[in-house]
Amino acid sequence: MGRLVVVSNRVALPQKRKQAGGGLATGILDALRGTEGIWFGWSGDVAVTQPTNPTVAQADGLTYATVDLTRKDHAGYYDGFSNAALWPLFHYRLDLVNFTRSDFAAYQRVNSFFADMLMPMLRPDDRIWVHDYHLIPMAESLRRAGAAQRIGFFLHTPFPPFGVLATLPHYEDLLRSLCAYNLVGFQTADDLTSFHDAVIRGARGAVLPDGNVRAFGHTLRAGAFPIGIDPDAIAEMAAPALKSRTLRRFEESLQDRRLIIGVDRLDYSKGLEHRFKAFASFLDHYPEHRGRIRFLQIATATRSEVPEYRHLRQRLSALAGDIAGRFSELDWTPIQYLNRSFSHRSLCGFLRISHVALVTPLRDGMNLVAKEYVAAQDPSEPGVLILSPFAGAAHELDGAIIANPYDPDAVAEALQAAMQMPLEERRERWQAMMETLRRNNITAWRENFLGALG
Ligand code: ADQ
Repeated sequence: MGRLVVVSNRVALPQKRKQAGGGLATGILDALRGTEGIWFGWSGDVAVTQPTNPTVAQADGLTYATVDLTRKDHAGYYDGFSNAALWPLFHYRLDLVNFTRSDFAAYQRVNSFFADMLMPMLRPDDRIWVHDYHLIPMAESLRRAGAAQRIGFFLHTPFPPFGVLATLPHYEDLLRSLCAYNLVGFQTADDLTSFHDAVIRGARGAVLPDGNVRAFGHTLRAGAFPIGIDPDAIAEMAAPALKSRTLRRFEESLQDRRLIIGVDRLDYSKGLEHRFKAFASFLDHYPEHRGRIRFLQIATATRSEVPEYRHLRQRLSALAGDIAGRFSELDWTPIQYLNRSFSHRSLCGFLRISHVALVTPLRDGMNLVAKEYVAAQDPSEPGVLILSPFAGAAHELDGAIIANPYDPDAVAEALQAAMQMPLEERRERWQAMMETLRRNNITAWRENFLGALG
């Protein structure tokens, strides 16, 4: 079998792996290792002039090939079209979409540039797997440069309903780009249905009786491939993490109070403002928990070049301050709000000691934190997952308490139910979810996708 070539905006370079540490990087690395593959993408650096060749490094039997971007290209392609237009659009936030023709041109330009840089490295029997919304035009650009290999695309975010997609100027170009792949993969059946609908209504294409899609003169496969984690690896990491100094210090500070946890990138799609309001409603409606619980919200700042992210950060700090000011006692603070990141190991430790996890995005492709929380639990004393129905993970994790994040009082009720849930029920729910996680793990995701790519 030929090599696997992975293309993604960011590449988890060996020297930077700690930061990229999550399950996805590991899953991609495992897939690449078996095939002496290449991982290609942006270096993470901005340069004065556009490079003429990728920087190539060999490690662990793999080739890492990365390219710098000019400041102008980075601003238009990454901060602009990818994160200020596509990201909000794909998360149903039309109010936040900021489209400009020059950003869209930069997006197309960078995709062509990546294709030109990758092209000389390809062999005829390679298979190419492109990841995420930054790189939708990659297959088209590669085809234009002469690539005949099989090319698959996986979208990590949701794919919006056609009415939402159609508000984007040039949405037909995106559909045409998607149809240039041999295989397009989505997180859930809902996303796949939205894609089918867009092909029919937006591209006058068709879904054929065998499930393949026909549009723009191409026939391609499209499917749902819900991304998984390695639950046993998480479980193995979580238990010993409790012995670390960080975790021991933190547990001491808790003084037997029950912990409610949220772990997210600081992003408006994660529903953090709604979550903070739900927590305040919980303290209002169920005052018996005051002094007995603590809410730890870890929210790592990302994309701070995009103004909306800076504004969100200010609003969240103010909300956390309001809650602390309103409910704190001399010897108790209800909320601990941190804008820093932790090692994956420490994170798994925090998840393990939490009685409840609040995973309440307004919209999320999958949400790996929901899955990691379940996997990190102590089987004899598992905690409770409160999950938004608008996370892809809700399609699989039916042992969670499902709560609508747009209704703060409903989330407060879910918190109360979690606090009162008997151990027996917690174990049953956890067991069911853990079985699903083991069955649909990261290896199954990768093998299903690559099997369908052929
Ligand atoms: P994200 O939006 O980044 O991913 P998520 O699926 O939750 O969201 O993955 C985040 C990962 O980063 C998890 O592995 C988590 O443990 C880790 N992480 C989060 N905060 C951290 C912190 N403070 N310190 C260290 N690690 C932290 C996108 C899509 C999702 C989709 C994934 C995978 O938006 O919907 O599930 O890709 O496809």
